[in-house]
Amino acid sequence: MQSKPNILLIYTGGTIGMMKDFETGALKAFNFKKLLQKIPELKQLDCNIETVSFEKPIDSSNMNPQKWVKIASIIEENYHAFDGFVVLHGSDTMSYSASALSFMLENLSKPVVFTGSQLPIGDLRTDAKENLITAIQIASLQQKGKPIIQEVGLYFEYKLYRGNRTTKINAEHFNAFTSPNYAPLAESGVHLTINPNAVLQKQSTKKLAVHKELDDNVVIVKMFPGISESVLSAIVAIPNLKGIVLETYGSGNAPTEDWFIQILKKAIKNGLHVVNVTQCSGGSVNMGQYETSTQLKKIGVISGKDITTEAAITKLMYLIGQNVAPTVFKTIFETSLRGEMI
Ligand code: ASN
Repeated sequence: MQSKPNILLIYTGGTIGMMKDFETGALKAFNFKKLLQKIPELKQLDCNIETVSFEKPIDSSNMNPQKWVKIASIIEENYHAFDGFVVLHGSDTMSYSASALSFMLENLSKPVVFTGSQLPIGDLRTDAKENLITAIQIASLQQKGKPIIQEVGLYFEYKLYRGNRTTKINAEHFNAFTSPNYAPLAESGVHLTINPNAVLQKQSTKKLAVHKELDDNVVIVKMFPGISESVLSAIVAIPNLKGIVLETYGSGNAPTEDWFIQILKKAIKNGLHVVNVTQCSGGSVNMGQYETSTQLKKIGVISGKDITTEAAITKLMYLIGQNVAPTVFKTIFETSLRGEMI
């Protein structure tokens, strides 16, 4: 007889585990043990669940690369003892964290499913129970003794997405996430349906490699009509800045004014990595399609293709942290490493 899958629940914080502070009325994180008491249904699941919690659970607005390393280390230390991992996380920055973890965990062959909720688990109308229970079920799914999901996912409101393809789109609806350029990996209805064409198929049997060096000398710049020369030159002059994610218009377009191109050209020559992503909520960068992106291509701007901003900034942090040689940086960035782009 096959033994039940072992699932590790990693609690980092977020609305899911919050309660109203009596004095201020604001939502604050609370003790994880209390959280588990709110969901007796967990005992009915066909898996063994163990839990580990951040000493101080956080609102995910306080998430940062050091805490990503903490999550990655917990997974690394427990990798062999568990069949799957569920990370309870605030929804505000969940897409950034799921993207970061996807890069940090190379050769992952087990599920790491991020989830959270829009209403605290103690709330009558909470979305937390469904999200948590189904996330655990997904992390437990196996076929011929092997996990079906072998990547970092994000489960919210009946859909499992590839984590590094997601973005938070709504602060009000339970349906808070979308994956604009990639189909869901699974959907929860009467049946839990896996999309076999969407899930990452593990090609190698290489051992998990956990990368903990992330360089935070990076910035996101969103283009807007009126962005000035003094603003852009001040940004590229930030001491030690190594990478910019440039959110451009449409399919990767930006002003053709000389000052704009010259500032970027000089910065790229001096070793700055500039990644072009679209500020549209779907679709892809295609430099050269319009005259307004031809110059960007010529001066060596990296194409983010259909990557999300969240995945682009964390991929930059990861690749710069890996000390990737300048000669191959552009090629590696433009290659899909964890299914984050076409
Ligand atoms: N502020 C919360 C957080 O990200 C929002 C949530 O979890 N729904 O921690």
